[in-house]
Amino acid sequence: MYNQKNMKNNESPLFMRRRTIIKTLGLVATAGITGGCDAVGSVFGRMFAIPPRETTYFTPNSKFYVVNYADSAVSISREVNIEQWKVHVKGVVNTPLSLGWRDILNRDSYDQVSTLMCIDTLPGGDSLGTATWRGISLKKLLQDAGADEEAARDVIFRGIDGYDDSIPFSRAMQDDVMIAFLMNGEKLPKEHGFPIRLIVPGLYGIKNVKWITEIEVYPGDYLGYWQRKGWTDDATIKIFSRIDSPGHYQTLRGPVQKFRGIAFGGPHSISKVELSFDAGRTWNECEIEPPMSPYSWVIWNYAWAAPKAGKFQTVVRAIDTKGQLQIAEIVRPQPAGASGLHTIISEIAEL
Ligand SMILES: Nc1nc2c(c(=O)[nH]1)N[C@H]1C(S)=C(S)[C@@H](COP(=O)(O)O)O[C@H]1N2
Ligand SMILES: [Mo]
Repeated sequence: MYNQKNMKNNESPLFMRRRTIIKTLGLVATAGITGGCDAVGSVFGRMFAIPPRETTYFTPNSKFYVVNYADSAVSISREVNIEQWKVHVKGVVNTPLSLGWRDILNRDSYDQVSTLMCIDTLPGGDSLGTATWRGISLKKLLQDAGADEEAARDVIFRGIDGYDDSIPFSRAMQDDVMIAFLMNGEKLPKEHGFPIRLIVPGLYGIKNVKWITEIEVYPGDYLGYWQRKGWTDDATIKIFSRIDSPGHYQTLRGPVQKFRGIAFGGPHSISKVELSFDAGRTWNECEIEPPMSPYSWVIWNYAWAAPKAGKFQTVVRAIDTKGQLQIAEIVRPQPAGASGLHTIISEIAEL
């Protein structure tokens, strides 16, 4: 596990799911953090095999990760009576609004493909997914409420489960910020925030508040649930990349091996993905498939002809469209998101 000594009550946005992570990643992260981390800051060390993962453009709703601060969140959300449900827009606005489900559906809506990623995702981790979200524009809603642009500093979102977080007013007024009600063409599933949730591309999951009942335009700098526990208020997603296949310690045979995975740049798209088979000494440029949107992960591929049989320390890294290189240094998720390069052992049994 990550060194949680400094964490209050082991609290983190993914704490409820730690067991799942241990199961899927094993000790992958541990070795890097407690010692044995090598020059490129790779994350590896698990002695058991990890099977390959499937790489897809979209994550089906049934396989999409779920993170809630409270156990009770989903059960609370089940009690939403959609006929009585309302979302209130208030704070420093000229015209406070109360919208019901039909009012939401009657507004102009649009589709946007974007990747949602938990701040507690470890290098090579699984707590991210890509969906087509349909929703209404937050900007238009705030304009209709007559938000006071002079006074406004933050916009706070409160969920029915008591969760809250905020984004800067200037961010809230950008066109890509959406109040979503459909996920991959289905009504937002209960565990993902029915009836509405926030989608802010490029910011970690903590900011993407589910089960919203209140939107408050706020004249100060507001600290939400995780910020009050010491986590980042900025929450900009760090560059992430992952090797999905082959798996770690999967036995490989044949002259050419096909490597495949994802890379995600958060607020910026990915321009380059590189693979190393020698622990980061030399790098090979992968082919990138065109992304579904500027806000979604990209899929990368590389066909490798191994020089000989043996074990190869395979590392992936990505570069975004701003030319920023993924951070190799191993940093734990608290307080501003993890960094470190996903590393696996590629075991070529025979060529
Ligand atoms: N109301 C509410 N919204 C929330 C949370 C929560 O606990 N309650 N968790 C946040 C966190 S930490 C993440 S990573 C995302 C996860 O969204 P998902 O469960 O739809 O994948 O929701 C965010 N929004
Ligand atoms: Mo999260």
